[in-house]
Order: sequence, then structure tokens, then C-alpha cells
Amino acid sequence: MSKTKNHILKLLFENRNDYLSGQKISDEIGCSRTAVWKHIKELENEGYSIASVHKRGYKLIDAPDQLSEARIRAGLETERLGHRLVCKDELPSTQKEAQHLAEDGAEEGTVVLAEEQTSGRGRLGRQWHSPKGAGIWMSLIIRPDIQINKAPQFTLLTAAAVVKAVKRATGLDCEIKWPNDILYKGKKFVGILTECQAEAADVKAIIIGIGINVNTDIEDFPDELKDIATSLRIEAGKTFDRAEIIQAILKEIESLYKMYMDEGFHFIKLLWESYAISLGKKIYARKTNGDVIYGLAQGIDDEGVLLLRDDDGHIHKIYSADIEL
Ligand code: BT5
Repeated sequence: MSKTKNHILKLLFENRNDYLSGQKISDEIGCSRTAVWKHIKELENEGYSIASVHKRGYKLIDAPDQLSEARIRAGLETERLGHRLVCKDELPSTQKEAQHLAEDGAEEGTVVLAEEQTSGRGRLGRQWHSPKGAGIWMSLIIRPDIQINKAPQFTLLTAAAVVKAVKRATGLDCEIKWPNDILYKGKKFVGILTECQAEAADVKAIIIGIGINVNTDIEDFPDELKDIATSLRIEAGKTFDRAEIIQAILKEIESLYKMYMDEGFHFIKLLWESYAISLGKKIYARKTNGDVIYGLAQGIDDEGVLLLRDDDGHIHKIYSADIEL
């Protein structure tokens, strides 16, 4: 979408309840009223419904459910995150795209979004099912000045932020399964993948991938996910505005990130623990090397590592595993 058209759309979204005169738009953007009119017509052809009333101007009535830059920016309350938004119809993986952008020096706060991912991925090369228009498939680049051993803390920070944001945007209370799953009534609807670019022990960039099933219907899931996955629409019985959820997530991540940089991991850890379902329960941890440890999930340590006490009282530090409750 051209820059001018994007700007007009942003103004329309920001003034959704009022008419905006053609003159005001052309003054703000610095183009002629005829050019404004032309862009409005183009937007209508793209599916936007815009009322146009003589002497009053234009008013946005309805917009296609599409994650455009203008739609997300209007109502975005962050200072830095989402400063740059890269919105694509289709990508193999937003994570891969964000990795490339970060290598090329993209600034902190850059967000990559796709309506559909053709090779969405989870941890350890697993697939992430990302059908068109049904969810939020996004990757955020941040550049905290930390050592690499602290990077896993950002998975927990993100999970806590997403739980808060989902509650704020939808009213639903969800829970975290260590380290990176967010569940509603035991079914997964969010996955988080945190990847790091580092030089020696210093973090250069953290790429936070977030996948959320928002308006997915049960028949959209492949058979192997039907019993274990869910979506906000399935649970709440209504369709949600994905842009509002993205805005809420970026805002919550920004505020926890600031808290983290000012005060360290302590408060994030407490917040995360308050949402965690596995703590205090006996669980199986299937480690990446295939070993399974059974024990009591005691808590997480200050680096976000899961502490599991086996029946002999031995404490295992679990860095990466799948948890079965
Ligand atoms: C994750 O991995 O849960 C991390 C998923 C991160 C996805 C985001 S989307 C934006 C960004 N771009 C990417 O390419 N990825 C990130 P893991 O813990 O390994 O879980 C993967 C497992 O979750 C799969 O093996 C399935 O069992 C299940 N799964 C796959 N797609 C799902 C979905 N849409 N909803 C629920 N569960 C799913």
C-alpha cells in the first residue's frame, strides 16, 4: 500500500467515530483533495466501506479483517515496540523474516506480521499451523543489553505479557505451561518461540515469535491438533479484532520489558509464577535428548530454568523440555 494511502487509512481509523473533511486530510498529508478522493476510491475497491458526505467529509464504516500497518498503528499506545511494522500477506515464517531483518540491523521494536505462514515453525524444527487470516503470526525484534544466558527469561516475560494482554483484550483468563505454551482450559492456543543472535556472550538481538489462534474454527485445525489446540473464537464464541490484541500484546511486552531492564527479572518471575499451571504439581519433563524426568515442579530459578525435584529429593535444572502434566 502506498505511503499516502496508508496515512489516509490511519487517519480514518483514528477518527472512526467522526467525519473527517477532505481538506483536513489533504492539509495533514500534504496532497491535493483530488488525490485524497482517488485514494479513498482505491480503498473502497480494496473492501473498505467509507461514507462520504458533502461538506462533512469521510468516515470509515467498515474495514476488511486484514492486518494492515494503518490498522495496527491507529490505537497503538507503545513508545517503541511496533515503531516499524512489516505486514505481509504471506511469508514462509515471520520468524525467519525477522531474523534476516535483525541481521541487517533492523531497529528494536520492529514487528513482522503475516496473514499466513507457509512454514511456520515451533521449537526443534516442529511445525506451527498458521492458516490465512485466522490468527496472529508475528515476530518482534528487541535488542536488550544483556548476556546470552539471560535470553530465555524473555520467553517467560513474553508469556506473562501475552496472558495479561489476552485478558485485557478478550476478558479470558489463560494459563502458562512452562516454558512457552499458553493454554485455555488445558488446550494450547498460543506458542512462543524465542531465538537469539549473539556475539560471544553478548545478545545482539532477540527475536520473539508469537503465534495465537484467534479466529480459528475447529475444522481449520489438522486432525492431530483438534484435541489439543483451541482458539479464542472457539472458547468465547465470538470473533475478535486481531489488531486490538496485537496492540495490547505490544503494550504489555513494552511495559514488562521496561520493568525488566529497570528492576531485573524478579517481578517478571513472580508474575509468571502467578499464571503458571505446572508449578507445585508432579510432572514429566521430556528433555530434548529424549530423557524423561518425573518429579515435582518446584519453581523456576532466577534465569527462568525449571527446577524439578525427583522422588529422591534431587533437584534437576530443566533448560529445555516438553512438559506433561
Ligand atoms: C511453539 O513451539 O509453540 C512455538 C510456536 C511459535 C509460532 C510463531 S508464529 C510467528 C513466528 N513465526 C514462526 O515461524 N514461528 C513463530 P513448540 O513448543 O515446539 O510447539 C509446537 C507444537 O505445537 C507442534 O508440534 C504441534 O503439536 C502444536 N501446534 C502446532 N501448531 C499449532 C497451533 N496453531 N495451535 C496449537 N498448537 C499447535
